[in-house]
Amino acid sequence: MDVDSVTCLPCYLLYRSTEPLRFDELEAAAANFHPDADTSLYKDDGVAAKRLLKELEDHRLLEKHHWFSLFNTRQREEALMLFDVLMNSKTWETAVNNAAYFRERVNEGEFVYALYAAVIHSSLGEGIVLPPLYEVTPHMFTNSEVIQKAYTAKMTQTPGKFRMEFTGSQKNPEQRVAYFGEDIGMNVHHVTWHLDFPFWWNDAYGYHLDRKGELFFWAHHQLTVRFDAERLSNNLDVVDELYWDKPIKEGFAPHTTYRYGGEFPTRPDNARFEDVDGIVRVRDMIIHETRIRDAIAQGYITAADGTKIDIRNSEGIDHLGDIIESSLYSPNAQYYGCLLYTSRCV
Ligand SMILES: [Cu+2]
Repeated sequence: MDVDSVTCLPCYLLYRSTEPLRFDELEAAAANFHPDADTSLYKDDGVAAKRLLKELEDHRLLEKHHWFSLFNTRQREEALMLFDVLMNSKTWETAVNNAAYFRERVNEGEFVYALYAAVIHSSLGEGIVLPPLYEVTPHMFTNSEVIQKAYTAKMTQTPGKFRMEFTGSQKNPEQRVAYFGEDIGMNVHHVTWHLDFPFWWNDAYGYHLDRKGELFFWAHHQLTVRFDAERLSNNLDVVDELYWDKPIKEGFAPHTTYRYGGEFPTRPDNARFEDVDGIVRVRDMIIHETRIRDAIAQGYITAADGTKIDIRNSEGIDHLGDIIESSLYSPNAQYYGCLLYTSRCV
């Protein structure tokens, strides 16, 4: 991102997010604003701001220059604490002051996530177009080889243009559809979709996300059927079903990196599903999947209070999306589990 082309305050807040703030107005806010000094600035009387400040003072927050994952329960809670502060800010000025203050003090990944989510979901952010995430966290969209070349160019002060190759070997037939899975635009669309309809969304933030479960199904169905269509066009079979008791033939090395914390993990060829200590057991995944299949076959979902929710109607897919994703909208996460977002049920 070129500083001269930056025209919105949130963009200034995102500019070189791992370095100290460099814009006067924001630097001043980070130094002089005290989030809990005037609680009338907030819709919740400053409850969220005080909570986050207390965590900060007690040194419980994730340090800077450390990887961030939304699927780490504690890290997600921290990011959402900041999101809550921004959502409860009554004015634009309060939100920006808080963002500047916490940008200098919380983990960069948590900050970026909270800011994007707040600009998207707060009425204060209406009309703002944030830079695409590949400009703010390019490591997560660009192969490490290219990032490495960029670092070298920077270090030696030699400008250059680098061509990004796809991750796999040309000999692997799967490589024929790498252009689809590794398309940066499609990947940023996917992330943005999840920011628009987060699985952690709680209606207490102010409104209901209409048909979130249905849209979860719809968006992912679009992605998977398009991928199948691309495969067929390239003389490959459609993607095979996932079997818990069979290995996944194709490995995958994403070649993307955390800004801090090394490469994304890889999956070797012929990987088998295994229990993950303290997170999930394969047998529980099988049980949860079976319960969801039973619900589909029987035509109803059993809610946490034992009532039956009919899914043989136009809302059925919405409920199914909620339990499969599973978002906080799941009517019975205890029973149907968290097939996709395992960390949310831990
Ligand atoms: Cu997705």
